Amino acid sequence: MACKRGALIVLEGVDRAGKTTQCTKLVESFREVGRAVHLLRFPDRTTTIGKLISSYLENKSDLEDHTVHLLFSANRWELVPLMKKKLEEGTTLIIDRYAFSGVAFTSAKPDFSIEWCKAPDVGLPKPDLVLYLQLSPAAAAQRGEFGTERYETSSFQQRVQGRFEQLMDENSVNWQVVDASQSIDEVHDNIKRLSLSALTAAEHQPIAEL
Ligand code: DGP
Ligand code: NA
Ligand code: NA
Repeated sequence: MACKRGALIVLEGVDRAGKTTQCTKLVESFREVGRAVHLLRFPDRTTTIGKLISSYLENKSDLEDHTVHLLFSANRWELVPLMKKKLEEGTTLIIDRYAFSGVAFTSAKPDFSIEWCKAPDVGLPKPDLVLYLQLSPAAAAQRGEFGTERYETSSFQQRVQGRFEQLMDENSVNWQVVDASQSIDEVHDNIKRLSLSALTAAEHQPIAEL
């Protein structure tokens, strides 16, 4: 590779673990140390597919469960050309949720195997680091009521958490578990350290695939 590529860094976790706050702070930190950085989030609700997903999440429309799974995956695939371009230019991507949310949320529904759920995301750019913001259901409950979107119930979120834990046991992806019950600044310091060292490790490696 002629120049150093950027790193692909994903934040995952159940709802209210603080992913969005931490993604924003991480982007600021990369800017402060002079590294090119770009923030993405999935689902990206701005595209045509993203609007279908958003309407589904807001309970304004119903979609068959397999169908919506494939739409979430398609929403990631439609951003792949942009992601590859940015990475190859040397820009680090910080992503708020990725394919692991796809597998964890759909496989938390009855009658979905992890294997089936993974299939449409095979071949996506593989993250150099997946930061899992871990928060117990009790600690999550202390952060207030859930919103009104689909999936925002404590029983469903507990099932999702169990699925994430199953995924983390697989060694093919570089998972790092971060204790999300700490203060915002403590969580940020951990995430920043892990992310900068992931960038150093990634920048001379080719982009791998899920
Ligand atoms: P957020 O915008 O981060 O609050 O995410 C919206 C909701 O959609 C959240 O409950 C997690 C869920 N979600 C994210 N990605 C996927 C996916 O690929 N598949 C499914 N079924 N749900 C997802
Ligand atoms: Na949400
Ligand atoms: Na979020």
